[in-house]
Amino acid sequence: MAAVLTSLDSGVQTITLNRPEKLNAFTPEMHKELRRALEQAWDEREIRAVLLTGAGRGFCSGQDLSERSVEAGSAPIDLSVSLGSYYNPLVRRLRELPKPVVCAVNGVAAGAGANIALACDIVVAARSASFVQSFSRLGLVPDSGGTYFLPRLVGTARAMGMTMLGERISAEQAEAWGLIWKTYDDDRLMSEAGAIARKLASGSTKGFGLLKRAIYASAGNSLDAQLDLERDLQRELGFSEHYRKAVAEFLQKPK
Ligand code: LHQ
Repeated sequence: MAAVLTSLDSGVQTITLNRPEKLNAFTPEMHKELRRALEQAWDEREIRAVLLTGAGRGFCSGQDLSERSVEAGSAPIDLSVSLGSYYNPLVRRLRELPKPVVCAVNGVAAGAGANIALACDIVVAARSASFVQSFSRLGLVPDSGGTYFLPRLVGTARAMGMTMLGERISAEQAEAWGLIWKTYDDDRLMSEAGAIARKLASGSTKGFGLLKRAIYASAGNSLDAQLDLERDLQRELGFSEHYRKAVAEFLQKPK
């Protein structure tokens, strides 16, 4: 059975992590299938937005911990290999994809699974979903961008609490803290997330691509550099057909 399912409707490519019996824990195969799906999203013009979610009761439980032998005497495990080959390229691909990515967190998001969700552009969650930075229990540092996203999204105090204590944070708490965009009742999550993705798919893909670039660049830029970047991106978008048409439509609208 495929570890990742994809479908395309109304310009939205839905990508579903599909190992529900393990709460969609990552294996190399799942990484490879997800990479292929995101490459398709990058290349194909008819894909104008991505919606990422999980099958079953979980979103993603991070690395599949049953993949490696940890028995005494087994070979040392070099975790940098899987971060370098799979997780880091995945986070970069999500952030750099020049199209909007919506994440519908349908259940628990743990470890790298939580941070992959946070790498998406708009994160919505079911009311019963939760976020857990489970790394410290394993004696690990948060990875997949966790140490970058968390302090920026919720501040150092909450980032430290979440990562050191590894407690489950409810979707409502995550929304109240500004970790995610919105929480919906479980039975409405996919229809609301789908509506957001379709709205994004019907807008200016180029505009959204450059908007992402500007917002994500700001964390490392001075105000001066950011103003220059906005000027350059706006110049490019001002030449677009979308801008001309949208202004003309606004001016023609009966008052
Ligand atoms: C799992 C997993 C799982 C395997 C649930 N693996 N089976 C990157 C680079 C390289 C290596 C190291 O790591 C990383 C990044 C990381 O992601 S490290 C963090 C890895 N993830 C975790 O530590 C989370 C482990 N899972 C849990 O703590 C719990 O399962 C959570 C809190 C996610 C959910 O708890 P429950 O709702 O109580 O579900 P459960 O524990 O009963 O899980 C359901 C099944 O899924 C169960 O299998 P079973 O056969 O007993 O029904 C679990 O064994 C399996 N499962 N997570 N990561």
